[in-house]
Amino acid sequence: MTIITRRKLITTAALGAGGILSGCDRLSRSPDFQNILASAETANFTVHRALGDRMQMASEYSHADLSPTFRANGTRDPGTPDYAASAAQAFANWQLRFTGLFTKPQIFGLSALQSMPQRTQITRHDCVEGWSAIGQWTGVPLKILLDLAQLKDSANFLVFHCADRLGGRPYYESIDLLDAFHPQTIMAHRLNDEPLPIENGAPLRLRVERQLGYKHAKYVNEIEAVASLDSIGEGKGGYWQDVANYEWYAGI
Ligand SMILES: Nc1nc2c(c(=O)[nH]1)N[C@H]1C(S)=C(S)[C@@H](COP(=O)(O)O)O[C@H]1N2
Ligand SMILES: [Mo]
Repeated sequence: MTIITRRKLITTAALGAGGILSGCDRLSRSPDFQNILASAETANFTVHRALGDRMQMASEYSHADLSPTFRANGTRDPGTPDYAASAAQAFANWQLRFTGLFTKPQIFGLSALQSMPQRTQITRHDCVEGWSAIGQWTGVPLKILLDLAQLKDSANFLVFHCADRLGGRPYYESIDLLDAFHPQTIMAHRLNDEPLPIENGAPLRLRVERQLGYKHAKYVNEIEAVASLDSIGEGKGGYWQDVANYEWYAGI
């Protein structure tokens, strides 16, 4: 398991792979920053390269590559009264709450998210159950939302809480801060130029394109910043990690 903590993230920035963090002034104001810069100079090339790889972009495809249908997996409809009521009004009342270790916890409605800068990407989704599909996703880069909510220094992970339950347990997933600030990490509300279908996670799902399918949380209504994953669910960082020992880090 590879866990990238804030310290390693800062080191990555110091090594030059952290262009994604431009605008994150808090890092350069940190009293530790100069020390970490100094120690980064002694970091070996292998480490540099491994962290650099984490920042690479996932392949993007063209319209001609789109799968005829993007199949659904796992929950196809959360099926709760609250969810059904929200769906009946095109999710106009949906809220995405930022909780936990943020300086400025935020709540965004769907229309607020839709009026922010958007990113569209055509990527391949790989499910461990042995299928792949290419789809076009549109949504808000997570970095934009994190810049508004402002992570505290103690935050190491983001936990994505979902509106559905599988086998009686809430579905959830988590990522580290390298994936959180990756340019292709978006909160998607459109698939193939249409509003996100219910079976694919309406109205909001995570796309974290360097990771396998189960990390891409659907029906997201809360993003919680935490220092450690120990007290979330059974402590392994996600639904499938807890119930079936899937790897927390599912990089591709
Ligand atoms: N909330 C939630 N997110 C989820 C799941 C789920 O059951 N519930 N299934 C995961 C799995 S295993 C995969 S492969 C993808 C499937 O996304 P899709 O339904 O759009 O194909 O969502 C992931 N995210
Ligand atoms: Mo999956």
